[in-house]
Amino acid sequence: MLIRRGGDIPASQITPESVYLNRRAFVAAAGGVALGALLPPRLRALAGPDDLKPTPYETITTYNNYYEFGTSKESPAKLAGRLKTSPWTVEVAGAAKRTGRYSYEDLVRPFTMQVRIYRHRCVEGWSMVVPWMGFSLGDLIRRLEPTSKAKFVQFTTLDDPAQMPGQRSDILPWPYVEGLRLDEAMHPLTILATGLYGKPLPNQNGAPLRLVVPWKYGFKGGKAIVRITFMETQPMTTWNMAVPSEYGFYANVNPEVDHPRWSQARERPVGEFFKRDTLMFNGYADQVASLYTGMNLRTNY
Ligand SMILES: Nc1nc2c(c(=O)[nH]1)N[C@H]1C(S)=C(S)[C@@H](COP(=O)(O)O)O[C@H]1N2
Ligand SMILES: [Mo]
Repeated sequence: MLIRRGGDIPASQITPESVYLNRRAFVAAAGGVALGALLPPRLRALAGPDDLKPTPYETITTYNNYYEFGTSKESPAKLAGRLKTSPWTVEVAGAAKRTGRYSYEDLVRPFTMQVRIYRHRCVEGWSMVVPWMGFSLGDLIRRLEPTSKAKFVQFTTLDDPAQMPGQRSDILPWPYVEGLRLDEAMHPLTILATGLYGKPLPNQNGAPLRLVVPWKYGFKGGKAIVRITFMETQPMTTWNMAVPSEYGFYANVNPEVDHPRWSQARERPVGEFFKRDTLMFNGYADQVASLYTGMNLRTNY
């Protein structure tokens, strides 16, 4: 299956959906040999560590947090289907040379879509492994040419109560906004996702464009992004505004810093019975810990 959305995606970069769907069968047939070993070398590199077994598509797309479509895990899959994601415009604003309004297609056209299989952990204590499709946010940022004043990036998501029934209640301040330090945004692990399992992103997972920062709690991954703003000062973020004592700007996955109302030491993979230990920076410490050298991660939560 070939996806051609938002520009030319070389066929070699697309991992066939069947590879994922048949993963269990692959593993069984090979007598427990990990999927990666069965893939051609260039896809093996994209598949990442062998212990990352993707959560089933059905689970990833029916157990969601997306308060614009209700607060239950089931409601986004039921209510987001009719969101109009095309045409879609993303505004680039603030401290950058190439500000302006871009169509979704123009924004993503320069980039080669890649498969990134990432751990995904919600601050509530559940986790998944998601085979995202997307591109490096850092590559986009370089093309937008932030000025020397840019120290942070804010992501603003769609504000449209006519299409988003959850926005007719004030359960959160709307629109949902998120932010990163510029160096976090430029980190090679940070992506803008446009798909999962080799298919366009389902609406409930944030179509057409959502942020994915795998070492942070899931709430940093704003869905349905309509504006990217380069800022000199730290932007406000939705959960920090809503409950500042519980949710901070950084939101790095950290098993040693508990949420005020529950432990963050363990997590339950959705669909599994047993909990497992949560890893520092969600398992990406070797790649991201240096971003926080000298910072107190207890006060910068
Ligand atoms: N616009 C928007 N983005 C959002 C949210 C939301 O309510 N609105 N929820 C966040 C939370 S709390 C999580 S855990 C992830 C869930 O992503 P998923 O449903 O694709 O697993 O989306 C994040 N992005
Ligand atoms: Mo979350």
